[in-house]
Amino acid sequence: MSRLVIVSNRVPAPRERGAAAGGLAVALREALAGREALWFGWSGSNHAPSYQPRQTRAGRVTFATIDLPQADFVGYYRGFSNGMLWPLLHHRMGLAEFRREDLAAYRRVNEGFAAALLPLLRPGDVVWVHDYHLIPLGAGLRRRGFGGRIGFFLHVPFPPRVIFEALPQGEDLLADFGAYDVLGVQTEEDAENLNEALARRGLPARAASFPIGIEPDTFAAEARAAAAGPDGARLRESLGQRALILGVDRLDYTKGLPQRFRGFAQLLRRFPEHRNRVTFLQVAPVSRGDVAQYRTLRRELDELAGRINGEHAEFDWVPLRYLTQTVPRTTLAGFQRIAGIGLVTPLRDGMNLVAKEFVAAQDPANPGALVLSRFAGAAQAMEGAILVNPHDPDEIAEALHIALTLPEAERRVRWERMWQAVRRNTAGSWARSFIAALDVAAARAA
Ligand code: GDG
Repeated sequence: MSRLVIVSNRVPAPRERGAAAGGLAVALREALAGREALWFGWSGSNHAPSYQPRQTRAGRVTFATIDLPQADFVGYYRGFSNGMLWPLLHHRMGLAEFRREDLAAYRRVNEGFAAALLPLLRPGDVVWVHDYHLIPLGAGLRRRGFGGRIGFFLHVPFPPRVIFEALPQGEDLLADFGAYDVLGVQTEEDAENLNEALARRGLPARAASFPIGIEPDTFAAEARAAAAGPDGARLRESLGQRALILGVDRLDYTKGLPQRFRGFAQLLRRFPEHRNRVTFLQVAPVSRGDVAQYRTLRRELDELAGRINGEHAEFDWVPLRYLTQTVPRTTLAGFQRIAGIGLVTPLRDGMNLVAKEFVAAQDPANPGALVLSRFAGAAQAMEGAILVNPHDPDEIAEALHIALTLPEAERRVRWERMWQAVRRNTAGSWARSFIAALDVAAARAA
């Protein structure tokens, strides 16, 4: 079996690689298991800036990391990746800020990645590049003579062509996609959008959808254990007889949090029978706090949460609990099991793993209901969820009311359909099918 080379902006630190890991480390766990692999990327630090990789080994996986120079990092990561590409790809041009020096830093870092990675590559290696930070990496490797297979997976949406075309020098990025043998995106719609943009430039339109998932059985077991643990007991005790509505999102403007808070307030206004009978817990760990748009959002949410509680609280009941700290992964899994309602309303989301985690965490005998944005990639396959337009707080309120009043038998039917969907596309099947596509690409080229 050929060696698998994973490249991502951030390589998980040693403590993030084990059982407590989240994100890509979890998604790739199965793909990496038992396979010779190299994982290359940024260490997460800028202390000893050098494009000379440091290598450590854990089992059959070698981790090779570089510390980016602060000046490059700021333009590449905070500037072009998160200040320009992130909003653009989520259809939010109004929040994007383009600076030529950021684009230059983005290209410099991608060149630095390519130059640092090339000497580590062996003939026969299969390279899998992740996400919008690294679109030009494949082309950089090709220019340096790497002839092996390279695939690219975009974790976030790809917008319609007319939106993408607003990106200055966007044609160069499209041309960069041309270096990859396999181009993966989350949904059919993303694939159509990217293919249309590529075809207009006369580039091979080979994007296809590979919906990412979770490890449902592992997550279900974690949730079951954690719900019975001390934090689960504390949460349940604090709720009393009230139903729990749960939201879990990085504090990000794509997640629709202000609209969601307003939707909850509308529920209390328009359906007063739920007053003092529900508690909404929103876990929203601060993310990208060094980007201005995120600080603005945080202020808005602080104010909204205060206002909603001020207006609706009673002396023995605080309707909205809002946490900006990170909660440990297993604790969170337990909370998801205790929740009667999962509230997942991003304005735009590549997939949204929280929706899948909520489903996996439920007690099959008495499962909760999921209120889900129709603009999350997860909505494509999630029959059984109550779908909403996340821009409309009233629609969110109505969906919450439906969810809170669903008979148990219907909750079970809906949950069963969602559970089947979550088990169909898992983290493991996602990684396997992407790697299989890379193998086929090689056979075609040979
Ligand atoms: C990107 C795309 C795509 C959240 N708060 C805490 C915590 N989390 C965990 C969740 C979940 C993960 O973080 C978030 O994943 P999502 O998929 O929901 O969203 P993004 O971070 O935006 O991820 C997305 C994904 O990439 C994968 O391709 O689905 O569309 O935007 O696992 O549970 N984990 C812990 N504490 C928290 O407070 N431990």
